[in-house]
Amino acid sequence: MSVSLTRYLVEQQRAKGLIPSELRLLLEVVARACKSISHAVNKGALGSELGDVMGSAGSENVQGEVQKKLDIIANDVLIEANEWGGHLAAMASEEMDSIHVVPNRYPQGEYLLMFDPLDGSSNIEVNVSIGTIFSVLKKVDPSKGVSEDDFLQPGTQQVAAGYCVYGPQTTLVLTVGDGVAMFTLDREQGSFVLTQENVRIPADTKEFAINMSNMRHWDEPVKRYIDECLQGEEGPRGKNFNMRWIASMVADVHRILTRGGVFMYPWDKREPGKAGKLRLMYEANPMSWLVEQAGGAATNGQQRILDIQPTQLHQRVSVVLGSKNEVERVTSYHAQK
Ligand code: AHM
Ligand code: MG
Repeated sequence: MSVSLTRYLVEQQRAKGLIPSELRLLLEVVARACKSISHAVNKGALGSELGDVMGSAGSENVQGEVQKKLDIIANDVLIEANEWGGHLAAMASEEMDSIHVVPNRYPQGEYLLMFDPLDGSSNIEVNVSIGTIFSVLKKVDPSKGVSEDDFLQPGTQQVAAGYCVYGPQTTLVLTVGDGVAMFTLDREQGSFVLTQENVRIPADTKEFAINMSNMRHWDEPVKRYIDECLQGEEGPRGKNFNMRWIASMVADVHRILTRGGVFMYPWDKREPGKAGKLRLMYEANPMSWLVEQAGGAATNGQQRILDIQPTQLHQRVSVVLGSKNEVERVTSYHAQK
């Protein structure tokens, strides 16, 4: 018999006490929101009850990126679905400058939810996989009101993390600190069904993912690593490497969780003051925890991503994640620099 997300969460709660009922409710609401987003994504140019979903919204987010209509729709769906349930104190998103505190008309809970409502939005128009990434923290001091400072906790403090990829299938991938499980959306039933448990990333790989067009801007250790991969059997690695780059982190990470590989979005020399492209709190942290929970590793080249103490909600970070031995190799090249 198939196991639904609800049943999986109830069993985790019962057997391992890992999921308090408030957190279970929160995760179910996030999953429900992902179902609505999936529906809007599937409708594409046909439009859905959420409105016209294609094209630019004509606005910019806090990082100066043009917002697509679907970025804003996905953000609104997640906020509306989550604010009334009583399990959250506040939310933060790639698409909002500052935190969204649960309004007074609803009870306030102790959890904090962060998300990138629609990751890989440059792929919306071209019908390539995109997704939602989320991370859940707990308020440090439940007796105090909530502020942005409550969110500034290292990734090690996450109590749940995951993503939902909208591709040929819609798949929700989740960790609550006890391994990684995948749930595929059964559209007829309208429910997420457990399709893989104990996801494991092989320690070795012959596949890397990086945007090669940035090569001339890379720092030496990244250049060295990719150079050695490209030399194939004749080079120091003694094997041929394959390359993939989807430009949707959710889809690239999903491939790595499925068959291994290494994903990199490193800091590069164009932006001396910045730390990379991807955002720590709602992109790198949840993905890093998932990857570690599946036996992989995730660093910024120097240190474990989950150990980084954030100082800003929207801070960026250099990312190297995936098969453990490759991530360790890239990290050691940085140390030798
Ligand atoms: P987004 O959150 O604005 O969509 O940007 C993040 C995305 C990642 O999903 C992906 O890995 C990266 O940006 C692709 O960047 P590039 O277009 O530079 O290759
Ligand atoms: Mg993103």
